[in-house]
Amino acid sequence: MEMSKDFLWGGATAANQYEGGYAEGGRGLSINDVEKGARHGVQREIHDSIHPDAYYPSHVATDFYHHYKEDIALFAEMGFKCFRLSISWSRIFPNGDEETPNEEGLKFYDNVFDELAKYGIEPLVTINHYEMPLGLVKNYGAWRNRKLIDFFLRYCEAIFTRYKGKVRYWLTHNEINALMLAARPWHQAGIIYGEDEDKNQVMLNAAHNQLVASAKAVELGHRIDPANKIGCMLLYPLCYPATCRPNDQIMAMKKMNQTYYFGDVHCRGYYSNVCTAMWKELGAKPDIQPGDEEALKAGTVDFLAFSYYFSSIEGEVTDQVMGNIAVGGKNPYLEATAWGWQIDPVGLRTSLNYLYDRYQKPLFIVENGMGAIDTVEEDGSINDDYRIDYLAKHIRAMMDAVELDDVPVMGYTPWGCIDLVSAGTGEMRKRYGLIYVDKDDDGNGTLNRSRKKSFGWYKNVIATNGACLK
Ligand code: BGP
Repeated sequence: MEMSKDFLWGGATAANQYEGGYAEGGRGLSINDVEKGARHGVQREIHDSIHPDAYYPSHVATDFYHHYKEDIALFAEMGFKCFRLSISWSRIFPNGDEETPNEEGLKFYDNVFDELAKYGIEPLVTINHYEMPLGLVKNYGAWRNRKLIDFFLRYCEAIFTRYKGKVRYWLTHNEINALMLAARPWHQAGIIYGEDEDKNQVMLNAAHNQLVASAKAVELGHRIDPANKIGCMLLYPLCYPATCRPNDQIMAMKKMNQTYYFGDVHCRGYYSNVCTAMWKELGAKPDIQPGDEEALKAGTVDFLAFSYYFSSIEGEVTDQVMGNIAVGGKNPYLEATAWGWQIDPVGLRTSLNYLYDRYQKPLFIVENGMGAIDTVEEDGSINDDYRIDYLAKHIRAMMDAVELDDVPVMGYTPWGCIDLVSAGTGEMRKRYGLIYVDKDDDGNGTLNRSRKKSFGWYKNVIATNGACLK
């Protein structure tokens, strides 16, 4: 197999980290708008409302809201075929439970999609990327509550109908498995577990409600426009056994099952043995209502999208390292980024093979990249050779999976193609972009955009359909 001429090269962002304009155009507050940024080792903090003295990085983020024309022109200059963005749910339904959508919010994305169309760039839209209207948390308890399924579908119906013909590629929930991988119940599902709550029970119900919502959204999206291609999105935390001790294999397998729990339902349409075994282990079972099983079966996804940043090991592990969602074992054969995420390009080839073998669905790499501190030289240049090296190795590994292993991959959209706020820490100094944005951790800066060295490099990768890396 060769890299297809239609391969969707591009870049990825999310509204909660990029869009800003948090109080404009009739938008309501979302869960990110009350989450402070971390500072140099200090954890992020979640408030129940906006505190006048606190700094919340999502409010302006890197201001796509006011810079979308300029940014899209830069993406077009790089030759993007595809741009992944998310819709801010609270821009469309400010509190989440309104009967009708906010016209000004819908109009904003009309403008964005029209601008992308000018350059022939396909939008890839995440419907729910680590955000929801804060009203749904306060008044309904977020995804704990089954009512969220209906609110989500009302939101889906509004955007599927409005953007029919403008958007063909959709993702339902970003990194749904982050809920089980533990560190982000707030980001992923708007949940902070109560002291007296059975956490496993709440987590499985919040997962189930989202899985049913996703399946029904797939069915609805196909009904509204049969041309829609609707995928799921998993974080793929590849895990190796630490040694050839057979029990290490079992431990690595169990770690991966926290991801397959979600992939199996999204792609196969039912709770597999991996899922039922998980219920036994957790001592809880989701509240499955009549009709849910049929809905899951009818709404399997068209493709599987995933993020890939790092790998880890399980079993006889000596040291732990960070990943974006959970800690894992340190692999002595791998280097790590400044944030401790282990760099493993070969693991991307392995991941593509595992996922295709298991699900037989086209794959889409919708996030990959390295967070790093960039230095602006006196002449304004930013020589991010480390980023070029990281991306080049991962793209080559992806091409091996396509060309040598015959795995169908639809596209590649590296994360944070333009600098944006980090989800994990809320920092700006942890940058992923090929385009630099002048802004610091305290919110100071002109928001001016400039091209990093990686900008010209990626442009050439796209122009040659990856051949320049061979
Ligand atoms: C993924 C999220 C993204 C993005 C990325 C990088 O888990 O889907 O939203 O933030 O990780 O993580 P971070 O921003 O913490 O470096």
